[in-house]
Amino acid sequence: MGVVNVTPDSFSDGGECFDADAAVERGRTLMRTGADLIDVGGESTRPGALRVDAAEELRRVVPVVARLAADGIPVSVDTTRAEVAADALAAGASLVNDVSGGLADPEMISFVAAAGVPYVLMHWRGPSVDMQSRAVYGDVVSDVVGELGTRLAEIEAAGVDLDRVVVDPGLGFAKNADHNWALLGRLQELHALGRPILLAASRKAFLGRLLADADGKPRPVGEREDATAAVAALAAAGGAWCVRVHEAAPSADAVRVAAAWTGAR
Ligand code: PMM
Repeated sequence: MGVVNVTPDSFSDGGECFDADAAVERGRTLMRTGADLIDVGGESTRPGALRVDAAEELRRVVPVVARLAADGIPVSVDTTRAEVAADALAAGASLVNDVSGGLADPEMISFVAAAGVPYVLMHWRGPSVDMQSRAVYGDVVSDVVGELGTRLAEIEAAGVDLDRVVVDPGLGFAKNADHNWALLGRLQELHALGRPILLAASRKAFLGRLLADADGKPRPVGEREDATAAVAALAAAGGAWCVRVHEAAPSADAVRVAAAWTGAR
């Protein structure tokens, strides 16, 4: 899954694709270089980010979705709002990627149930503005698996067909670096949920911290690509269904290496 953030302020690429033409071009390039689908978002979810209003999110997302879909490109919409999901689907998107797991907008789950659309359910404990204060766990892996399991039961009760649901532990969302590494290192435990798994580690701060220089200064965002590809290889070898990344080529190669590696067992 290649990322196109139509935002002025996302943590890794804020501003690069704020213009619709640049966003569409970025999506096409990601497809040419190995992505299988493009995730279009109009609202930054970086720690501390404030919300944009729905009208602005629609203005950013819908034209880009429409143009990519018109090219025949599979598109997902990265939104927590039912209204944005609905307009994006009408414009040609075929998957809803909701970092709030349906908790930010009370209309989202009933919309997804009625639309019968594939849905990424991410582990979420609250809005980005203060989510890191909620990074408190007993055992992070058991807690995340338990909370995702509860959400799966709740959305099934609300009419969502779980056969269409992908789960995501939400790396960096109410999680510190140790929490992210535990979730990756114990990826097998997420398979207990019985659903395909999406992982979005690309360029995130915990990779920068891992690769910090001798003075402890984190590796800059633009220099975390090799580490992102390493995560992609390990994720794919561990049975993840999808990795969400900002550069397609390195992770597409990594996934192919993992497929050959595990296929030869
Ligand atoms: N992370 C970001 C945005 N969307 N979607 C899913 N499913 N999982 C994630 O971890 C996730 C996401 C973070 O922001 P970015 O778009 O700047 O990478």
